[in-house]
Amino acid sequence: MNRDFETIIVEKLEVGVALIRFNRPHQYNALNSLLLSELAQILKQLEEDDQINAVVITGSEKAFAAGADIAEMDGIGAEGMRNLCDKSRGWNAISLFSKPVIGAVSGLALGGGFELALQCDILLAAKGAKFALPEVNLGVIPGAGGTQRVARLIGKSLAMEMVLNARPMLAEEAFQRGIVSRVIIPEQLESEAIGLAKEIAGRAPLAVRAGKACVNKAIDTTLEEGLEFEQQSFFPLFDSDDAKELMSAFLNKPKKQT
Ligand code: CO8
Repeated sequence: MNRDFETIIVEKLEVGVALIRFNRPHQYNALNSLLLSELAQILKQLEEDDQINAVVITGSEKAFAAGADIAEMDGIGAEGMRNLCDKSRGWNAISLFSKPVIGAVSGLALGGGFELALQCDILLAAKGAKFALPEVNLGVIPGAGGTQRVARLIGKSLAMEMVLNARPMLAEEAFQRGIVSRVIIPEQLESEAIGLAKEIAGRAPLAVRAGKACVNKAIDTTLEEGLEFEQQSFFPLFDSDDAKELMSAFLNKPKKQT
């Protein structure tokens, strides 16, 4: 357990997994600038930590995060908000992280909380989890990628309902629409997320990173550019020790008796 932080709890688990837990329980894990700075700081450390190959990000049972801290934004104006976001750096730290990130959402993922969840590579939700972009209720819009990522995931009409009218979405619907890949009972959310992270952390790291980069590329570019990117990522892997060892092990495995 790392005690260097005030608003997040960090645990490095065996076999290459780090768990980051948002920890502002009274405020439903509202994302203030301290939490966002701490998130950026720990992700930078984990990026450089050779022992860590995957990360799980979670909140509490009642909230992943209830969005940006409204008390910090109230009355600060456009320039003030720009400065606040620049200073805290955490709003895009997950999307810039090169290792796999699994988001485990229980309870509320609202506004900026949903936007951070959308930056995770794989998203798991507890039954009853609720996703929404309620910024319009405050006279603003999502600003950490929410409008772009949601529209790409669920299409224009539904994205418009979420952004223009704060339409909420429960875990089961988020699963049907491809926002989350599993819906799990709340008591098992964390162990399932950690289990998945451990499995991925145990795989060939260069292949995992290349796969992550390629799938992300698919979302933000044309098919032609994406295919080119995949080719550039694919061939170098054949020089890796992992590829050589894993292919050779496959070919040399004991023959099945027929
Ligand atoms: N910010 C600050 N404080 C919050 C927030 C928040 N987002 N959410 C909850 N809190 C605080 C409340 O103020 C309250 O504190 P206190 O007891 O000291 O008054 C405490 O948490 C408990 O909240 P409630 O009393 O309201 O509890 P309820 O159970 O009635 O309701 C809710 C819980 C549903 C979470 C409700 O508090 C709520 O709707 N919160 C606001 C949700 C919201 O609007 N989120 C969007 C914020 S805007 C945003 O995220 C923009 C992102 C921009 C990204 C920019 C990138 C560049």
